[in-house]
Amino acid sequence: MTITRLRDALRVSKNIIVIAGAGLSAASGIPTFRDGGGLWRSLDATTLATPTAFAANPSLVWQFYHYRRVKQVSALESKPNLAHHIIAKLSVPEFRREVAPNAKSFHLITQNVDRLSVRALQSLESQVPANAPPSARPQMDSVFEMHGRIFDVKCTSCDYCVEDLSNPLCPALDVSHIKDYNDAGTKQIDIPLKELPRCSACHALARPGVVWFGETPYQLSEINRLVFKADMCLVVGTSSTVRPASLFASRVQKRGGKVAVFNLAPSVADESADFVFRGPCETELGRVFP
Ligand code: BV8
Ligand code: ZN
Repeated sequence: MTITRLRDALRVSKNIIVIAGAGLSAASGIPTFRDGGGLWRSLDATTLATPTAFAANPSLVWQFYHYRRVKQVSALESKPNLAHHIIAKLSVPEFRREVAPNAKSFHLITQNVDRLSVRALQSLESQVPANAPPSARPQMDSVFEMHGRIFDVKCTSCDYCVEDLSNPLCPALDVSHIKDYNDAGTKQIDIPLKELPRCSACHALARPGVVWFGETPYQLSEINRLVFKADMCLVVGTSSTVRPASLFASRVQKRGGKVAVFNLAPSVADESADFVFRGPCETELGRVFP
């Protein structure tokens, strides 16, 4: 039975990592990239999430991120889903002792930019009484948001970067009032450069605080160290098509570690996985970690 075999493997694991993707947040109403929700205004997300696209047409790229920020604000209201909470609990040493008594470390490496995993940790932290011992607290530094955060606004010129939940970020991005403008994007609008989001420090053009294709993911050397040390890797809700995240599980396996995949559809990671759980991660994770 796969569940029993995975639980047995967890009992002897020392350093656990989770590699998460858009499927982890699907149950929170956030569209994934490639299975159906990945298209926007008949454009493919991956062509818009690049420095080249932003340099060529910052107005279009900012409208793309405005559209996704609006979608995510509603999802933020629906808060993290069960899968986020189960993973967040693994960052609590006391809980980990029950499922993985030999584990010395746990880290979540997420490709998602929606902050829902951090919010799950924060809600866990808020439930712990002030006088509780450290072992009862979630380790807040256990989450690596390797592709950045969609609500961060970063300067294209100085090192200013801040989380800004305003909606819209600037008056020109409040496009909902424009006649026949819709998500399908039939109406193309060109926002002048000076009306796009600007840096509050130096007033240069600002950009979304995410990692685009062709850019180096955040905290990559730290993440590579964790991947190198891991002997258990849970791969949750990702098509495993985006590098370098898609390479982490095979590295764990090559060094004798175990890999468990929790995914709705078959994914590249399945072939080399020791355990495959096909279905929504919010239910499959609940079966392994009741
Ligand atoms: C890098 C932030 C160098 C932005 C993202 C040619 C030219 C240039 C680059 C490349 C190239 N060829 C390859 C590359 C490298 C490139 C890459 O991998 N491209 C791919 C497309 C081939 N990678 C990069 O450019 C990376 N940087 O390589 O720099 C470097 C490398 C190492 C060291 C130094 C330098 C940077 C990549 C970061 C891109 N930014 N996001 C934004 O959000 O707008 S990536 C984007 O894709 C999201 O972060 C997303 O999370 C991520 C991965 O996608 P998934 O999460 O897997 O989402 P997807 O929709 O694909 O799959 C969801 C899965 O969930 C599905 O399988 C579905 O079945 C499942 N699912 C759905 N519901 C559920 C579920 N599963 C369980 N339960 C459910 N309920
Ligand atoms: Zn600036």
